[in-house]
Amino acid sequence: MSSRITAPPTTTGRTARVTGYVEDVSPGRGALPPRAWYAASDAASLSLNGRWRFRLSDTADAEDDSFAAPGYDSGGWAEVSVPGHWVLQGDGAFGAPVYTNHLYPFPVDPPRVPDENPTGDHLRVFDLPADWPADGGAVLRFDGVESCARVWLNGTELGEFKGSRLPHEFAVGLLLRPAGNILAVRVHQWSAGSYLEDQDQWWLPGIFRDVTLLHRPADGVGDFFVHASYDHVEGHGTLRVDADVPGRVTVPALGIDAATGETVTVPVEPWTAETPHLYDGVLATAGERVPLRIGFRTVVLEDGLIKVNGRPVLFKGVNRHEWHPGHGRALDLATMREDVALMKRHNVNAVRTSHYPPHPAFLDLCDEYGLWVIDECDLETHGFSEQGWRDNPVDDDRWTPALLDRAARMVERDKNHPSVVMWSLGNEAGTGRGLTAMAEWIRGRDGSRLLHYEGDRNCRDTDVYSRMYASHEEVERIGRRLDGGPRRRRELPFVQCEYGHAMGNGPGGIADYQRIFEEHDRIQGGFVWEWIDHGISHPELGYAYGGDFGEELHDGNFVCDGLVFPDRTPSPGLAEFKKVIEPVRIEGDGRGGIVRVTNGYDFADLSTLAFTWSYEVDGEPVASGPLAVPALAPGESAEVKLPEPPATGGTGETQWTVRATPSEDTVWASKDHVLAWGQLPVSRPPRASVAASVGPVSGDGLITLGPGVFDARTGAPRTIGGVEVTGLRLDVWRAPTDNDAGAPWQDDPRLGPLWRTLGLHRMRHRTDAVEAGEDALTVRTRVAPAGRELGLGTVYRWTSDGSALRLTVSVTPEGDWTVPLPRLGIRFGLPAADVVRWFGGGPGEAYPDTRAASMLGAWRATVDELQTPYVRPQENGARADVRRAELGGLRIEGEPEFWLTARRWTTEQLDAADHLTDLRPGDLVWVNLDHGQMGIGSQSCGPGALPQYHLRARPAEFSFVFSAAGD
Ligand code: IPT
Repeated sequence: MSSRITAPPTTTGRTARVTGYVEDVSPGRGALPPRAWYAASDAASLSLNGRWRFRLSDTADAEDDSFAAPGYDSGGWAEVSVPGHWVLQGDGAFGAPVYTNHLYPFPVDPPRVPDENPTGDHLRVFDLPADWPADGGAVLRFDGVESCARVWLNGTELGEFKGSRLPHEFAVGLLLRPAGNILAVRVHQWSAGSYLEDQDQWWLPGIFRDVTLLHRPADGVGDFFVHASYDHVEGHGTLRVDADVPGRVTVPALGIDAATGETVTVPVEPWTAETPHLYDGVLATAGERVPLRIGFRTVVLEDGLIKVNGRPVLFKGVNRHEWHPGHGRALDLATMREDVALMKRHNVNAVRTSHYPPHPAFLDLCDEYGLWVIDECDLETHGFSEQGWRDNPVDDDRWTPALLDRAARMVERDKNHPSVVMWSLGNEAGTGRGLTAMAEWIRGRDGSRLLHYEGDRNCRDTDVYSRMYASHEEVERIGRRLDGGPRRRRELPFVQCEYGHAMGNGPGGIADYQRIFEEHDRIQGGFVWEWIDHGISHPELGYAYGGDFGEELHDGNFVCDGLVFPDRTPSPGLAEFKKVIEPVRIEGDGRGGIVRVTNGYDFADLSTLAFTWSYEVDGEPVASGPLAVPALAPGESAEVKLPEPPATGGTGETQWTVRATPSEDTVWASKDHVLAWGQLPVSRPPRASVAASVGPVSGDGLITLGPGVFDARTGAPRTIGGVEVTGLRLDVWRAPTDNDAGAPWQDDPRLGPLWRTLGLHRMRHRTDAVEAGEDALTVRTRVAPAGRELGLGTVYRWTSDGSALRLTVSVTPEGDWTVPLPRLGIRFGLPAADVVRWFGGGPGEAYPDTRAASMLGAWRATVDELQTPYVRPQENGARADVRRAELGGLRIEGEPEFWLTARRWTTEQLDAADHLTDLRPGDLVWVNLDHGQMGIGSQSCGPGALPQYHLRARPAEFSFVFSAAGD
């Protein structure tokens, strides 16, 4: 074994209250140099995960270190699970989580931290397994502890460390006993390290990743670096494994048996995220065999582009924080696998590990399933932006050793993953010499990957120009190379490391971004912010967010901004993203009987996909079959002939739907999983109109018109076809989405607040006339908010042919409407509605700029299923392009198609709710039939809806035909 592993531990006085290390800018003391991480070798190991004894103190110095000594009686202590965060255990007995976006939840006085510094003493007693080898040494590995830990084994202090999401190992061989080993770990929530860990997430102290005892055999494998490149011209891979301890490298499938340090070149299948070929190998020294999974690939910056294996890549990425609603950042393997499989199923091809290196097993999965990874260092000092970045640790030499330690721990741990194609210095840390030092060290250590850091606007230290939340217009300009900036930057490729803020309903406008990304070579894609909502399971609130634990500073539900809900159920945002980034484009005009198929992969041909066609009448498939599509190369297109359309003879609307699925089951999807689809309209015959052949009949305070009975005074319908209809009237209000609300710091007008100022949530309805004419009932009204001159002149015109009832709504804006409307349509209550059937867009929610995934079909859902459970309730659940719907005994047809929403509470109740548990079903189902909806945009952090998705107040006319439902 290498000498550094036997470094002698230090011993310390038994009663000292040593706390100076907590506020020390140094990375720590006593830990071994970082090295490559691997899950398992043939050396013995012992997981120390499980139940640990636990004692919580309010301050760092409340207790001495006598608990670490053998013989200490921890009988009165509580217990916690490791890995875990103590604030998420003990039902509130161990403090609570704190959420802030960028503000430090303590006074900014680096490197000092407050007296109130929750400190968790952890104790674990363990025996060595009977077969634990007697020879060699051992190391104790901590894969993640937030934020600062001091460690003792059997009463001897091993050292202390910071760097929460990075591994730390200690040599312990000489200290181990066969039985009754006492491992003591003191963990402080706040430390100097907290200043470097100001990521936008919950502050969650604890030993939150694995603790493992690893036997280190004599002549065991030390650190090693697998260099596996790919020459795309020759089709050759070159392998060289550099190792601290010499040994042999074998890769049976390639016939490789070479010494460490030796270079071997052989024909190979390259690794890409689309074709993740891994070769199993072994690194064997005299004392140990470590399994290797080798992927050959070469990442370069060439012609101003990021190229892998000679080809530019387009990142269709997400930012992934580690999250579990019950366990915080303590993730098990199944959860990590679920993330990777979900990403693959949704066409995601890249992950930025925002904003710290993930659990190392996640990267194994990225290698195996195929995802491009930007591995980001555990570094963010965003809170210093509040003081103009004064005292920023990344520009203060005293902190540089800590920064370099973090860079080294990331690179050394993760350097053997083919999936990692870029290192990222961190996030939102301003600029400074410390970052440059990190960049220089990383370049010196690993020249085979590119460097990313968004905060470096001049790209002094980086290989790619990266931005977050740039508008479509700016990205377009960057794509055209019209963005200026220093020459070095102008010659670099561009990525949006964060865009499409997925907070609540949205993000809107991602299809528009994708179009720009695909149009300009320089733009190599982006990473949606972010993968998962960080909601915490809560008995009363469903999911808790910032402020729910009484934090004195917090940022509310800004922590719930993911493409999947806290329990990993995909949100409509993920369905939309999946469609927008689908790997195959399927387009065409159904009348021509030709479908155009384009391979959008960067590396894979289409031989792994199967295609099917289906022919539909009014959304119902009437025939289907396989479609033969050539194994197109990346970027290639083909025009494929569809079969003769079946003779349907009917009058319905007809279309083709073509789908692409995996041709075989894969590790992440079964072969019925749709990866891409397209619809080709064939014919849409005009609908039979409703003749105004009967007229209104008045009597008894009522007016009857065909199947409708109206209140003669207000002109509002009371029943239609015997179904009670409550409060039917014009509606413009929606419960503002997080994107409507906008980020408080944004200069652009924020619609949510503007709408409320105007009073669009409290519109008054004045009836000017109820006119029972010869062939129509006409109701003239004015809809307007108190205190304002603006309003909407609104006329409802009802006609009937005796069996159906047609309503035409005419809206004329009056006054100075400078803001777009939230929505425009009618709403009403129905007494009983459970199942909803509709022919229109589905199956999920859609809005004007989030409608790519909306597929025209005949759909069915219960009212409850129509709701999208955004953690903070807000407008949701609209279905687009609805031609007709049936619910609560009514059949409704739209002229033209409409947006359909139905829920068991009113918009006002939805608007007032803070958590899903605030929403209680009432007696009525409230239905909105909208002629228009305002776009969604991404202004919760980013640009608002593009102008083409604005719902402008202008004269509008739209109709609905009501009749009794068929069955
Ligand atoms: C950006 C951060 O990098 C990310 O951590 C997260 O906070 C995100 O925004 C918003 O959810 S910083 C942005 C405020 C410019």
